[in-house]
Amino acid sequence: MQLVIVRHGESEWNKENLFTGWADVDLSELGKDEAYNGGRALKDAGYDFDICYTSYLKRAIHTLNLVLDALDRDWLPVEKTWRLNERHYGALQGLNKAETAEKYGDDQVKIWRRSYDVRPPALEPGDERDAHTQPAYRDVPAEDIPYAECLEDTVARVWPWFQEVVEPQMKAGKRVLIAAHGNSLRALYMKFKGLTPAEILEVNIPTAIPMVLTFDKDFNLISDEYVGDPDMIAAKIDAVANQGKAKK
Ligand code: DG2
Repeated sequence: MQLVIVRHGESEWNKENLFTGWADVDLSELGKDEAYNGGRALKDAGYDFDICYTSYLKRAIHTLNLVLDALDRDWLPVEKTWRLNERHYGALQGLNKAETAEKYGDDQVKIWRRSYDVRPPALEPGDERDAHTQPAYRDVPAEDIPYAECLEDTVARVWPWFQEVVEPQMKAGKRVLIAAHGNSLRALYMKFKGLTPAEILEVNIPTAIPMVLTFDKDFNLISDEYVGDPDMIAAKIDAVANQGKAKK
């Protein structure tokens, strides 16, 4: 069984190095190119799909559309779910990552970005960034909509969904493509690989590089590999890791 996951291309806020979370910002021009190229890489490597999933956030939705365009598979069924949304970054949403590191230190920002069980500071209810009043979430139970999440919270909403919705599709032979976000994909990757909180801390997901995961019939992960040039992928992973460091 095979699954492909892809983080969206560079967003306007990735470009400005702002904490994004549930803020619904679009792809940058570079991000659009990255997304289309990610689709081309899949096409060139011979991948095809039966069903796709993405979040409620336009940077992931538009990435999926561009990947499908590159694959000439625009017609494929797509299901959107808030459960694939990015980890909610709470009151950090909209702040610059490097400036936040200058103020609070690189170590604190690394904890907010990468720790498994430490939440960033929460939004106040009624904050204009609060998703409770946004139409996209009107059918989501209010108690499920976060004010801030750590990775553990994101795992708790994305993993049961994956097991309930995606696993049966894969077991039925469907080829699945998921376009989502740095941290909602880290949440899935942690479960696929059985990583510890200390191990997931060092995992960074590059923009718009498809990752192919292969499972055996008992749903044990056999292999996971990015599709693309290894040097380019390593440079992109490094760039993500460094986004939360203060400028020297
Ligand atoms: C980024 C991830 O999410 O940021 O919310 O700022 O994948 O939707 O661009 P994405 C954000 P880091 O956790 O890597 O800082």
